[in-house]
Amino acid sequence: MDLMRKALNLTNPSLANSGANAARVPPHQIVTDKFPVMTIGGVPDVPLDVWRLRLVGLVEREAELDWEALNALPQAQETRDFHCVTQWSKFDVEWGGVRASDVFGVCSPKPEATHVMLHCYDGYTTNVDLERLQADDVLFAHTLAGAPLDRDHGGPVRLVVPSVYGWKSAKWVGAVEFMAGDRPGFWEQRGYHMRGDYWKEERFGSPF
Ligand SMILES: Nc1nc2c(c(=O)[nH]1)N[C@H]1C(S)=C(S)[C@@H](COP(=O)(O)O)O[C@H]1N2
Ligand SMILES: [Mo]
Repeated sequence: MDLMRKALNLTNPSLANSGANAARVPPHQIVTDKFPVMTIGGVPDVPLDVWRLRLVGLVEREAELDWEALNALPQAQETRDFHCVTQWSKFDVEWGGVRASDVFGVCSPKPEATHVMLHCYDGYTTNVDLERLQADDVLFAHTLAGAPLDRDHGGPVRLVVPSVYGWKSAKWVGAVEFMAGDRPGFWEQRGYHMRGDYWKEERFGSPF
């Protein structure tokens, strides 16, 4: 643990989690200034002219956005804390991109769609409920701290879902599949929680 703290440049947790920060740091999280890279495998190379976001499944109109189409939608900024289930938290991450609700307006999810599966260019998948994705702070992000999102952090485009642990924030996202009911993604099949609310410490083990 000491080594991990050192590697991540972790602030002394007793300090970071005290006082004004207590209300801000979810249970058993430790604040770091770094932005560690968490990835299951290789970092895919997805050039801008190849990148697509497909909107499929239970929608009124299946659609495919390219880079130009994504940038033609209203642009938004959100500064939010990021919490990884491996216990590091980073304050004030500045994202720029397009609100998920604006992206979903392109395809109009059918009323029976309750959850989505995010499909990524590295083969990763993760599931999120549709209501959570329609919150104002959920972005398909292409900018981090004012610069184009780098490949390690999911560039050209990743999803950011600030209200749950970081594994739901799908990097190199390529498709959104709208589903009637929930289905486990990559980590959820391996024991991670179906929802991942960090205030409730939904780390592991909800049945599906
Ligand atoms: N496509 C894809 N998205 C992913 C992952 C991944 O391996 N592949 N890792 C997840 C995990 S576990 C976390 S904590 C965050 C980390 O984002 P970062 O690497 O930008 O810190 O990305 C999530 N999104
Ligand atoms: Mo993670």
